[in-house]
Amino acid sequence: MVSLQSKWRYIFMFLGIQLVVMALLSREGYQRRVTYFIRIFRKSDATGSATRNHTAASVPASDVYANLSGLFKGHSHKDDMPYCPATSPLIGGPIHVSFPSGLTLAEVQKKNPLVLRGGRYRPPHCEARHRTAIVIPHRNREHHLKFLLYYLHPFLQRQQLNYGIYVIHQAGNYTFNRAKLMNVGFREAMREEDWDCLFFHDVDLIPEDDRNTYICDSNPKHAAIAMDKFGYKLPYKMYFGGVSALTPLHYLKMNGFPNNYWGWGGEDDDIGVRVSLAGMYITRPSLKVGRYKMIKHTLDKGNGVNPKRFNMLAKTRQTWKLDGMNTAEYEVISRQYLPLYTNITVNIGTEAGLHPTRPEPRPPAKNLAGPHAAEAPLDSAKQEDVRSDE
Ligand code: BGN
Repeated sequence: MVSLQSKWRYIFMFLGIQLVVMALLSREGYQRRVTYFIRIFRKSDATGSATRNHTAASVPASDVYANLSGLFKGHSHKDDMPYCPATSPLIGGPIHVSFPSGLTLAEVQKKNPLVLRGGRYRPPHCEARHRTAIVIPHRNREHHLKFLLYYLHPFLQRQQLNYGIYVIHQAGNYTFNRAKLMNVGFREAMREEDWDCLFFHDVDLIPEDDRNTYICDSNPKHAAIAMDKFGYKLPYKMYFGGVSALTPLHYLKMNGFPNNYWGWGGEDDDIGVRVSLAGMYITRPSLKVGRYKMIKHTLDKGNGVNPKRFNMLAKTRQTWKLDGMNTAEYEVISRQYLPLYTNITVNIGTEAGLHPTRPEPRPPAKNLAGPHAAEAPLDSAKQEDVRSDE
């Protein structure tokens, strides 16, 4: 039996020891040693998770602007320059992507001094081997666009491309139509330059590895194969959404994209089906490099889920030649050559047509895509709205 006295003695001893330990821990030297050990534990854990994150990458992610500063000195694009090397020496692999608050377009512009009006760029020291147009369907996503431009400009410069960025802005509040905006982008970009490849790019997807080259393959390419929101895997085998790349020939061969998918869903699957109906197949980069981070957001207003998509998809085989680039009707409202991109604002009408309230539709005019498509009512050159800043 432990007596009451000795019980108290034990309690005092225990409290005493605790006091001594606390006093020791609070001494600066001790604290430093404790933090040191904690850091060692954290470090091995962090390296573990970094390796897990980069099993794909095997190289640590770098700042997308890291190796571009050398380009800015003494640049002048001459006509008799040699071709750029087949593989750009500026390519660095995985890119660190984060979305800092407070970023402004003016800062993006400052970080990209070689980008010309309208979002155009050519490598300063060599002749690019590839001319790539980026087409971005857009409405009310200025916040996302800013981040995309922040990452995309240096990403494309690292790849030594001759490139241009086109933002196709749907005017009005009618339901969003991503695929039709791409048709507009195709025609309006090709009107300006003989691009040999077009990248159709969602505004909220940021590429995470610059080995994912923005050049075309011999068949249509699906570039956004590994998105973070799908666990860096393809969500299903036929998925063709997010970012895809087609040459003008591919595009016309499959009659472009459908014009009649209003709202979210299905249009990318239709496009994927068109690829095979036109006798082509989908190519993809490896899961290691086709990685994208999606900027988180809720479903937009004006882009509700399209309930007709299942029926429409079931009929693509019958409809692809009747609806597409050859029937894309739209009116360009303005064309602005902004410092970081060309902004094309367009009226694409509604399901009821371009001017649903007008009794007499205008006769269609001749254009690049075929006899049925209507020309923009105002000549794009005449309505050029040149702004030097936003
Ligand atoms: C699919 C959508 C795609 C979308 C992906 C990823 C449809 C059609 C169903 C027959 N397809 O389900 O449009 O890009 O999910 O979110 O809804």
